[in-house]
Amino acid sequence: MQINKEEIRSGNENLREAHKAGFDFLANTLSGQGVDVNAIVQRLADFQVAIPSWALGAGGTRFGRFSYYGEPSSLEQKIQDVGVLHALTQTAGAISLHIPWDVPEDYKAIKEVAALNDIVFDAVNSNTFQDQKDAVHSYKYGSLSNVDKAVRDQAIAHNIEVVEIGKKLGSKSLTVWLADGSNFPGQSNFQTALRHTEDSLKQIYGVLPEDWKMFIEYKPYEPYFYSTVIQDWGTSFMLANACGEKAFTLVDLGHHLPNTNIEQIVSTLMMKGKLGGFHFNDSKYGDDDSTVGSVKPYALFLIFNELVYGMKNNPQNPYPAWMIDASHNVKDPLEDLIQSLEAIQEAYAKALLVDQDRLKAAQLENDVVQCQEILQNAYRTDVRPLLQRARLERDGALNPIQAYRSMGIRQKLVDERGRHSVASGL
Ligand code: PSV
Ligand code: MN
Ligand code: MN
Repeated sequence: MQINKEEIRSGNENLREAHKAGFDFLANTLSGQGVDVNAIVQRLADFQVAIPSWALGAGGTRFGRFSYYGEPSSLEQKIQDVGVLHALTQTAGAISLHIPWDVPEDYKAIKEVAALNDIVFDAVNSNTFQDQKDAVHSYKYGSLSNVDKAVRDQAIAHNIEVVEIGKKLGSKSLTVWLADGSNFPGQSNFQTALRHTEDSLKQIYGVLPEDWKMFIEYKPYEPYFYSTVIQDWGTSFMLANACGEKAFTLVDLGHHLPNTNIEQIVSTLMMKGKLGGFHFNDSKYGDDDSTVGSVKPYALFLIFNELVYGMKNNPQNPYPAWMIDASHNVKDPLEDLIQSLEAIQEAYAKALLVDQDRLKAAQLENDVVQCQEILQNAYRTDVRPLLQRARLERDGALNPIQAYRSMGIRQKLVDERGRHSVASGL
């Protein structure tokens, strides 16, 4: 499956005039306010978000899984799906693999498919939350934190193998999300579990190449419901500090208890130079993995406001790795990812409109109303013409969902892969 650029271009034709009118109006208004519109369009065009290999098929719940037609069933097909997203949106230029689900059989061939689709390999993810085929030890009672050294060693060896695989693909980071925890009070000794986890992570960190990073994800609950070993950003931050300067905290938007002030966490981590990566999704209740921006778009904007501030004012923090971490139960996964990419770019564009100097002045005056006005004025601006312009300049689609549908892409995937292909993964 390869997208024909000509088809995207001709599909843009009948939308071009309306786009131009909308863009010119917005650009005039913003320029009048002193905004450098071209600079914002350029930053949007440069903003690339990785797609996880496990988001390309339909997800499931513990009650069942309803697969989606034409799902990718090989790594090659997953990369092609990301290629489709990237061709239409020009903002999904990377894929994040999960091992062992995505171990390449032929590295050269896989790298060729990626290059053909203009896709690079983002962070590689280890998996110690499932028992692997032929594994000697079980992770039923934990992996890197297990009371049994043999189990911990197996989990460490797996992570080291994941790094080796990533090295062959050109990845530059390892993401560790640990399911380890306990279901009942007294089941686990908190201090022992944390000490084991720290020791294990240090051993994995020890094999990281010089130019690699390790991202440590946190999550308060699930799959365990009494305690989780790496339950919050503070624990992740502590572990990253214990490992060293190549280790960072990874924020997944769904991994917080309701009403947590995520933008403040982002801000603190960036000030300390420890925000390494970001998993975008949205949620009403917990780790729902819903479409980005579908439930709390203003919260997403406030998070981006801190990210934009941090990227400008915190040189001690590396440029964060961006990824979507979502799941699709009732929608076409590719359409859902297009919606997520659009929501991310929209929140980013709005945050770029915040006049940081005026905001700072208003803060120094304790002019609370003015502070809120500045944020809300930016948020209430319809920035979609800026996103369209960034895509148009790179031969992306003015309206990616419409293009995806009118080009009949899902049907083509079904024709190629069959109606009942099943994606490997979660
Ligand atoms: C589980 O909560 C999870 O959704 C984490 O967010 C990981 O990043 C992802 O699975 C893949 O392991
Ligand atoms: Mn995640
Ligand atoms: Mn999650």
